[in-house]
Amino acid sequence: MSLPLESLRAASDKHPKPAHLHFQYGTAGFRTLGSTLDSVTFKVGVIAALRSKKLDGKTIGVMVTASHNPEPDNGVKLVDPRGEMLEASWEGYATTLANTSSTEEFLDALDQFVKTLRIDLSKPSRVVYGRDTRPSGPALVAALEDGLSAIGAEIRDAGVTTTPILHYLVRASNYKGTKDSYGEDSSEGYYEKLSSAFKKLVAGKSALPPLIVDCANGVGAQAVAEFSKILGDKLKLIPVNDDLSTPGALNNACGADFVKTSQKIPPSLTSVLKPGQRACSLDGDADRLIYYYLDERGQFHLLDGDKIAALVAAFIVELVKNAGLEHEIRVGIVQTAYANGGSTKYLSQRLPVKCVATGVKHLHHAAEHYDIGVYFEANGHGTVLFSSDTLKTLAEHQPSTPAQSTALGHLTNLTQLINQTVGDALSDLLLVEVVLAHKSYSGFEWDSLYVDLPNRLVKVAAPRHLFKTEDAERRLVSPPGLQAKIDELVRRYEAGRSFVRPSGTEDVVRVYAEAMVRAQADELAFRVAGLVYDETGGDPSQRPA
Ligand code: G16
Repeated sequence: MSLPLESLRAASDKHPKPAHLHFQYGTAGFRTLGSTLDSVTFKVGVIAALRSKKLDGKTIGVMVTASHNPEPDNGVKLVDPRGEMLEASWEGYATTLANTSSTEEFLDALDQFVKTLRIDLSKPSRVVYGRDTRPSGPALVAALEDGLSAIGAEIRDAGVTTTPILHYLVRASNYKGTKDSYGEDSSEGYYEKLSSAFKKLVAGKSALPPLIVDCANGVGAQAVAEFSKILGDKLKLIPVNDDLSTPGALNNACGADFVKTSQKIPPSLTSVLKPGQRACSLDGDADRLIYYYLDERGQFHLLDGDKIAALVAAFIVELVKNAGLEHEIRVGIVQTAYANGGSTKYLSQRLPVKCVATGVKHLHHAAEHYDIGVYFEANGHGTVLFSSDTLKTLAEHQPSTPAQSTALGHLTNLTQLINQTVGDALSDLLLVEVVLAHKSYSGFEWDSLYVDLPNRLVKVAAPRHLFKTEDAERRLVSPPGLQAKIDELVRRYEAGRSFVRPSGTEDVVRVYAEAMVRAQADELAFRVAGLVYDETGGDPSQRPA
C-alpha cells in the first residue's frame, strides 16, 4: 500500500508553509505565534497518523496548546500510546517534515520517511486530539483534521480539554480491557477515577478549609468546576480567574508561570486571599500547579514544584515504611537545574536525587528508573510514577498488622489518584490536599520542611540558537567563553549559583540565579543577564524589567 498522494497533495496545497519561518519541535512540541502554525498543524496530523500506523494502530494523541505562553501563541504536540511525550527520535522527523517548503517537497520527504522507518501503510491509524481555549485553536484543529483525513485516520475529537486529560484518554483507550487498564476511556472516567481515589484517601480526615484556585483564565476552569461538582464538601474549591470569554485574559497577570516567575500573588487575588489561607495557580492547559500563601504580615510564601516534591515524597516514603515495604520499594526524586538549592540539599539527605534537562520528557524517563519516581520541575510540572513491579508488589503484599494494611491501602489509592502519564495540575492538587489532610499541615508547616534560597528567574531577548548547554543544562558550552565569565561572577556571591539556557517554548534565553540573600540573588541574575546581552549584542533597551 502506498501513500494517498492525491488527497495529501490537495490538502497540503491548502496549508502552505510561511516562507522564511523555521519550526522546531521543542521542549513541548511546536510552539510559536498561533497565526503561523497552520501548515505545521496540518503536517502534525499526517505524522500522528503515521506514528499510529508504525505502532500497529495504537491511538496517538495530539494536543493543540501553548500552555503557559501568552494568548496569541499556540502549539501542537504529539502524545505516545502510554500517554507519554513523543519518542525523542520522532521529534527530529517532525521538525524536518514541518520545514518542507512546498507540497512536492513535503510529499517526497514523507515518502522517504515512510521507507526509512518501514511504516506499513496498510495498518490502521487512530488519533485522539484536543485543544485549549486559545482563539487560534479552532482553525488549527481544522488544519489538523485536514491532515488526518487526507491520510485516512480514524479520529476522535476530545474538544476543549486539559492537556493531562488528553494524555489520560490516549492511555485509557490503548489499554482498555487489558490487565494494564488505566480507567474508563472518557473525560467522565478521568474525573471519576481521581475523585473516587481522593474520597477514599481522605475518608475519616477532617475537611480542610476551602482552597482558592487561580485557573489562569484557561481550560483548567472546566476541570475545577467538574471536580467541585463531584467532590462537594470533601474538598471545597474556590475558582478565580475562570473567565474563558474575555480576549487576552489567558495567563495574563495570573496562572502558575506568573506566580512562579514574579514571586507574588496574581493582582486579582489581592482582595480574595486572606493571611494563612492556601491558594494555588494552574497554567493555561492545567498541567502545572503552584501553591502559595500570605503570612500574618502579608508576606508572600511560594510552595512551588520543589516544595510539592518534598511534601509528596516524604508522605510516600512514610507510607512505604508503614506498609512494611521499605526493603522492596525504592523511592527516588528527579529535578532539573531550576530546583532550588535548598530543596536539593534537603531531599538528597533523605533520598536519591537525579538532575536532568528541562522538559517533562526528560524527567519522566529518569523517574522510570525508580520503583516510585517523584519528579517535579520547580515551575510546578510533575507527577509520581509507580513501576509495574511496584504495582505488582502492592497488589501481592500481605500486610501483617492493621497499620500495614491501612498504609498499603493508601499507597494503592495513590496509584489511582495520580495521573502517571504526565504532570497534571488537578491530580497534583488532589494529591497535595490528601497529604495536607493526613499531616494536618497548613501552608506554613508545609513551607517549613526546608528553607528556599532566594532566587530569580529572568528572560532575556537574545538569539537563543546561539546557546548550547551541557551537564543537564547547568553549564554553557556556547557562546564560547561565556560560562567562564558566569563562573567568575558566581564566585563573588555567598551560596551563589546561576545558569543560562535557551527556552524550548518561547523565543528567549532564560537566566536563573540564587544566593544566600534576596538582593544578591536579584543582582546575580541581572548581572548574568547583562553578560548574555553583552555577548550576543542584544539591544539593552529590551532588557527585562
Ligand atoms: C513546558 C514543558 C516543561 C518546561 C516548560 C518550560 O511546559 O512541558 O517541562 O519546564 O515548558 O520550558 P522552557 O524553559 O524550555 O521554555 P508547559 O507547561 O509550557 O507545557
